[in-house]
Amino acid sequence: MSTPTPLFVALALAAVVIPAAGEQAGHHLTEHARQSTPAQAARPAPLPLTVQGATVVAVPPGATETSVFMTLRNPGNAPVTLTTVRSPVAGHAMLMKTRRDAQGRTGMTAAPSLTVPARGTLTLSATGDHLMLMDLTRPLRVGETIRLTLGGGQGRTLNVDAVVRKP
Ligand SMILES: [Cu+2]
Repeated sequence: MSTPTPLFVALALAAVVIPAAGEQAGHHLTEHARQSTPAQAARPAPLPLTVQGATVVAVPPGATETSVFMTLRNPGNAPVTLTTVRSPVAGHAMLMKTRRDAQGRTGMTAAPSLTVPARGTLTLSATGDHLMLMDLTRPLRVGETIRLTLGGGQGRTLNVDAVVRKP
């Protein structure tokens, strides 16, 4: 029996070690591919809110803008901030805050964001914060459903179906 040369031992070890390392790398790549599919990467999770009573206020024919009311509930432990709203029936749409001035008159101003507190609600109403649909593209019929898309942080969105109702 001859003793293996050091070179032979090194090659034998390499032959064992290299395929094992390759298998591990391949396994890791497979796991990674499974965890981040293209669909998940392209579509962030929706805004974690639930919606009740979503209403678009009915307006007379020819009116170019209207208000949107709803109650947004945030079941999570972090505040959720809304920064955009859009709708196919509106040229543009805005987040609004109602404020009372020094003389006690109320007026509304566009707001860059509205926040739904953690484990709380934000009520959008005629007397408080609300949404406005501007430059309506067509008359809205009482009873019809209007699609709204709310947008917030991390590119998250939430589709809301609001019903046109008389105030
Ligand atoms: Cu308004």
